[in-house]
Amino acid sequence: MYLYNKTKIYIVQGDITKMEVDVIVNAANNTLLGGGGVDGAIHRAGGPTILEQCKKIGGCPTGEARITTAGNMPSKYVIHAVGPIYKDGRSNEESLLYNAYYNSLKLAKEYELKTVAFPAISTGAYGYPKNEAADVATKAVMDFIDKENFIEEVHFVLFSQDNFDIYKEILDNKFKG
Ligand code: AR6
Repeated sequence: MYLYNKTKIYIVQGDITKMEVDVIVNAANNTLLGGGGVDGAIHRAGGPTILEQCKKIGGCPTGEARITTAGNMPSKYVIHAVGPIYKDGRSNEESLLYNAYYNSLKLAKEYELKTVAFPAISTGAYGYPKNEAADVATKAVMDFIDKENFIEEVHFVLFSQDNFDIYKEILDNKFKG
C-alpha cells in the first residue's frame, strides 16, 4: 500500500470482478455493448442488468466514462471508461487515456463512491504499451487526488504478472525517499 495525501493506493494481481469496493472501472468501447477482455468478464460476472443500462446510455466517446450498477458483483457500481486504441503514440492517445482515468474519478466523486478499482485500460485489445499506460494511469490518479480531496482508496487491479511488476516499479519509484 502506498499513501498519497490521505488516499491509499494499492496494487493487486487478479480479477477485478471480485473486488469488494464501491465501484470497479471497466475498459469498455464506444458502443458500451460489451466485448472481450475485462469488459466481457464484467458483463459475465455482473449479469444482464448491466447491458440493459448500457443500452439506455447509448454509447460513450473515447476518454469519457459512464456509470451503471454492478449487478451480481460485490461492488455497487461499474464505471465504463473508454480508452484509446493505440496507433503510433502521436494520435492523442496519452491525453485520451489520461482523461479516461480522470473522468472515471470525477464520476466516482459525483456518486460519492470512495473506493475505486481500475484495470489497466487500453493495454489489452487496444494495444497501448504497458509501461507508458501505467505512467499515465498513475499520473492521472495522483493528479486527481492532488486536486480533489475525496477518494479514500484506489486499487490498480492487474490481471497479468508483467503488468503488476510494471505498476510496482513505477509506484516504488514515485514513493521512494
Ligand atoms: N480483471 C482485471 N483485468 C483484466 C481482466 C479481469 N477480469 N481481464 C482482462 N484484464 P482489455 P482494452 C486485463 O483487452 O485494451 C474489449 O473487447 C488485460 O490483461 O480488456 O482497453 C472492449 O469491449 C489487460 O491488461 O481492454 C473493447 O472493445 C487489461 O485488462 C476493448 O476490449 C485491458 O485489456 C478494450 O480494450
